[in-house]
Amino acid sequence: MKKIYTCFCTDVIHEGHLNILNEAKKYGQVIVGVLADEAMVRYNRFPTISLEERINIVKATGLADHVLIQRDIMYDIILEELKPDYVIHGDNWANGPESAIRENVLRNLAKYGGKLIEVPYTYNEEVKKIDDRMKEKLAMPEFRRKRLRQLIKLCPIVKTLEVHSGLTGLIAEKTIVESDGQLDQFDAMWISSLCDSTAKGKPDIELVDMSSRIRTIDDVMDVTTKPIILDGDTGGLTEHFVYNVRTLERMGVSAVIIEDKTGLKKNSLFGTEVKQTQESIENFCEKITAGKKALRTDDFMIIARIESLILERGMEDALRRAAAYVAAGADGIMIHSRQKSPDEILAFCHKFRLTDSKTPIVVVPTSFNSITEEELANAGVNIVIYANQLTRSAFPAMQNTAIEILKNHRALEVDSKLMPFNDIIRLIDEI
Ligand code: SPV
Ligand code: MG
Repeated sequence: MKKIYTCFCTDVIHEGHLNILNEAKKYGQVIVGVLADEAMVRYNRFPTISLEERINIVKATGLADHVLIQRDIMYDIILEELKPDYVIHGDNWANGPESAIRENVLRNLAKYGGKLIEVPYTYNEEVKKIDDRMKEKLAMPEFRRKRLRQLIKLCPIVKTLEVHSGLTGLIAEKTIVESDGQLDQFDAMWISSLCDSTAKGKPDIELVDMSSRIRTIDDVMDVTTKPIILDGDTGGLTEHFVYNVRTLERMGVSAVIIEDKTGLKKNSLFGTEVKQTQESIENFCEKITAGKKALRTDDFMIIARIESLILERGMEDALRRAAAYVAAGADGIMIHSRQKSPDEILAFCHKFRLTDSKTPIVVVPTSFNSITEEELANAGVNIVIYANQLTRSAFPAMQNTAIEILKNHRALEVDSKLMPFNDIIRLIDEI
């Protein structure tokens, strides 16, 4: 009896999957691998049901002879173990990042003479409706909100990209790349105070108020499903903070990060070049505790950001504050630095982890940008935020375009550097 293998990474079995299984049956014994959560989140949608439930829905078709777990996106290990005569897959993986998986399968099959069978991918109205329903479910507040906590458990490090509009949200949502034979995508989104203010041509001094920040969050939420971390600046008055955390929680935001500064907040990257005052440990702890008390779910995270290294108050102060903020109820710690070298961040992580192995650590490597995600994860960091790179790349590109048009008195010269008109009008999904 010949063996035929296919891998499913789906929460719903639809006509297309049944078609593949029925086709597979014609070749022999059907083995279905269900892709593990850790692998799914690297390039696919976040699973809305558990691995066990995904296994059960495949079993329930009655069309699989064996169901097992595939741990990696790539097929090297699974094909080495099973050596099936055939692998069967829909033909929708020929282009885009998924073509890397197809090439990997072909390479592994060639090692022992296995064959790939591709069946036409089913994408009719019914399948599209199921697809839309899944996306809708992922975007719902109760599902989106808890996803950050789930990702912290699943990922070696949660990769977070700054967004400040629907369009930048779409970039964070949809960008998937293949590099070094692996697929990757961003896990979460950061609504930066710096970039949200900059997009409005305003300084980063808590001038853009909460109503406006919420408007930005809503624009992003409208077109995305990934979890959102809000840069909450100082959190404002405690009396206001308690209302704001409830609003954010209800909207489906996953976390707010508040920094231990008081008075007129300036951006941390100014460091000691401008006057900035750190809040007392006692007052900041009160704010954290009040915020935690106001929450209605266990999903939402209040993350305390420590500015001691930015304000050159020293490592001991940073560590003392970290312990106090965690004791006051903080669900995570963000430690910030404006040094080129990651050394002080690494030293903090090392010392903090000696006494606290669990509390998530967040870092924003804008200045210390030579450190890799792997190095951060090894140091015990749980969330990395690329806090301003989208804004900093878009601004010079737009400015150059404006200059070129003015210089040439027409747009022809600049056109080759621009996204084709046909592409931009197709960028947004139609309902
Ligand atoms: C932001 O993105 O607004 C931040 C991070 O708060 S930083 O600009 O580095 O202070
Ligand atoms: Mg900020």
